[in-house]
Amino acid sequence: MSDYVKSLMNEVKAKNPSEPEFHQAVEEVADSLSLVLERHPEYRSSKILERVIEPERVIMFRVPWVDDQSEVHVNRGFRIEMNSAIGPYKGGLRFHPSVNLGILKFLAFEQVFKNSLTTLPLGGGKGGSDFDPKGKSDNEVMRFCQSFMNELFRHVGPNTDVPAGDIGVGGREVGFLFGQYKRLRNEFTGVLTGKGLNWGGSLIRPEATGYGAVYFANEMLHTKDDSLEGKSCLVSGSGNVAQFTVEKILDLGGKVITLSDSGGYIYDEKGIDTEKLEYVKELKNLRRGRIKEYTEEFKDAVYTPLDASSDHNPLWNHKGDCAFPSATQNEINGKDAQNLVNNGVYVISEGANMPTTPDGVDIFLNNDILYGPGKAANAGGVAVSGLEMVQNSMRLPWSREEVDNRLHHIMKSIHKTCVENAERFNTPGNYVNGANIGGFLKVADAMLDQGVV
Ligand code: NDP
Ligand code: 2IT
Repeated sequence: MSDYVKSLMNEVKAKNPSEPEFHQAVEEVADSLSLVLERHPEYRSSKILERVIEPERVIMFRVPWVDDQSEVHVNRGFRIEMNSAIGPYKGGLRFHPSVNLGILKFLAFEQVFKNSLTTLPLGGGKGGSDFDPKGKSDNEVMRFCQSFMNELFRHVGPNTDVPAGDIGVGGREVGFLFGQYKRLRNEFTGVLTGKGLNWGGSLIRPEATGYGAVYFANEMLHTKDDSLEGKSCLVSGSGNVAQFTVEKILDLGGKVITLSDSGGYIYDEKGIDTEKLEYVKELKNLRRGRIKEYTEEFKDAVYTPLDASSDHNPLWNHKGDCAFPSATQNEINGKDAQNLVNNGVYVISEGANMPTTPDGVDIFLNNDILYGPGKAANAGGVAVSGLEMVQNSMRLPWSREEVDNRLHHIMKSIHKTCVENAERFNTPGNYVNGANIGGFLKVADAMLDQGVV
């Protein structure tokens, strides 16, 4: 670590205590950027990195709501408006009990570079609440979303800040949030993405993150004249990203043997085929059930509950070729990374945001495997959100084929940006440096152009 990064990190930790995920995300980017800052003293003298790590604005608010038994609850709502150098703030909302300021700041920080990589004019933001949608009725979720929007509406808008989904926020929640925004503003605009298909949503947006992560893996494989055809894949999570990751892997001739949720994981040696995937979609999206139930329907599969006290996650200890972590941050630690490498896995494409701990990342990089970090590999979701904004502005929807082609093209372009920047800064094959540098340069140059703001 350079002296500059060391002193920057000391400052970040002193100024942002109790935000370990934010420190982790900043340190990884700063490490990659030390290569750039040596060649570009103008970024250092203009304090670009120091400005990029400070959110332009943080909004924190009370979200009171009443449950079906008439009991009053109070949650905390947030929106982090991180950087608007290249476009309006853009990024998802996460509803999960673990949500706090540090987690949303790490996600907003990652989003700035990810959005820059998409080639679209999107700034970076993130928001959410410590509200837990699990076990809540549709009416409770609606009342929560309405209360959340009662404050958020004054901070967002189609040219200001455009939220979307993330963990715990899917089509149902975006619908309730949009309805309340429209009522408060008396305006039908593209203020959120991930909307329903018959009221402004884009085809392929639900599929985009998972499809994109698989397109990215395939691009990495192409650099070795290889492809996903016939590959055995480990997937974690069973929500939006995981489901469409499985769908695209199957489409490209691969096999998927695992899925998980926060309770545990299933291992299906025979492979999760299209019919089994349809079962998972119905289980998770309509019945809102647990992945454990998969083994009641498909008896050959084995369920293993998650043991939080264990030093590793057994999901990552199966033989395979590719891994698609698609649940949450830090779900692959150093031991898991070593297990993956020992089991022959040589492609990692991160559907989740920052799913690998720093020691895990080092193991991937030291073993020269094809490692696509989240801010590159999962950028397909926000990219199609950007395309939804374009369609909303034109008031004209594109076909499924048109959006999918554009998504595919964007993922190829992100891959190329990563490869080229890794080479330019003498770390060929290092997609971490490639993504961090490629994402940073566009934002940094825009900030230089716009003065000290
Ligand atoms: P969903 O809420 O649809 O699904 C999340 C999945 O991850 C569920 O299976 C959930 O299990 C599991 N999970 C969540 N938290 C934990 C945890 N602490 N430990 C173990 N499992 C957990 O969210 P998404 O699929 O949208 O998001 C998954 C990841 O992808 C996140 O990291 C998100 O930031 C990232 N991402 C999402 C994008 C999108 O467009 N939606 C875009 C880019 C990245 P359970 O049901 O038990 O909670
Ligand atoms: O992490 C992410 O990129 C998302 N949750 C999607 C953000 C978006 O605005 O579509």
